Amino acid sequence: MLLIGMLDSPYVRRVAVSLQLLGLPFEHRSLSVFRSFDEFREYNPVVKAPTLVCDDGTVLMDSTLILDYAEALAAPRRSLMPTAIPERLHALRIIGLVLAACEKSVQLVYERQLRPTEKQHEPWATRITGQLLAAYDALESEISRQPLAVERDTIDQAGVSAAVAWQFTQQLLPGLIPPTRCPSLTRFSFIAETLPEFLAAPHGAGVVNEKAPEEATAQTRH
Ligand SMILES: N[C@@H](CCC(=O)N[C@@H](CS)C(=O)NCC(=O)O)C(=O)O
Repeated sequence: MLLIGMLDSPYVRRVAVSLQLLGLPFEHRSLSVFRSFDEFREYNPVVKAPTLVCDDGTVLMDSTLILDYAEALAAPRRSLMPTAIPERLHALRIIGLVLAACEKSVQLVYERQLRPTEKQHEPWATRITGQLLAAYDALESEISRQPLAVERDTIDQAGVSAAVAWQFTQQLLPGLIPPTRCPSLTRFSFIAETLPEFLAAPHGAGVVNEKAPEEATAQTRH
């Protein structure tokens, strides 16, 4: 399987972390939907990140659908979705809030970075900022009421996605949501980011499991 898209996208990153936790091997190409538009289009003419090229050549897009496929591949060995109804309901509630927070963060970044200043529409920016804050406030309230598992063997899709989303919004929209506004989420994300699967897919322009320069040099000496 080939995962295409940059790890500065929360959608790409939640797939990259999840595939590892599910024990599914994959290659990763860190292509930008903007700077590498033409190259990206060769894999997927729709140019959406993440794109997954499956082993039979089928091209999937949309992180939730890719994760649905990944869950089917990993079953019954491993799953990131709880099966019991109350836990499943809680996970779906969290994931819904996370995806809304990601969508509103991306919209705000596009509004601020892609649109020329004179064409920015402040009522729209105000609206999506309010929605973004509402999503994170609700997420914080859910997580403080019912903490998410954050061990390597117990973290679920809600946890992976919540941690990835928080990191993304903090990196791309610094200062918009102070950590003191979402202390439980901040603590949870801090611990999740220390798990090997998160460290192997850090937010940014890198490739999953990229060797640190000194590690790569050390290996070529052997
Ligand atoms: N609902 C989609 C959202 C994916 C998405 O919007 N990805 C962005 C990158 S963060 C993208 O492809 N942007 C380029 C575009 O929409 O043209 C998912 O869960 O994968």
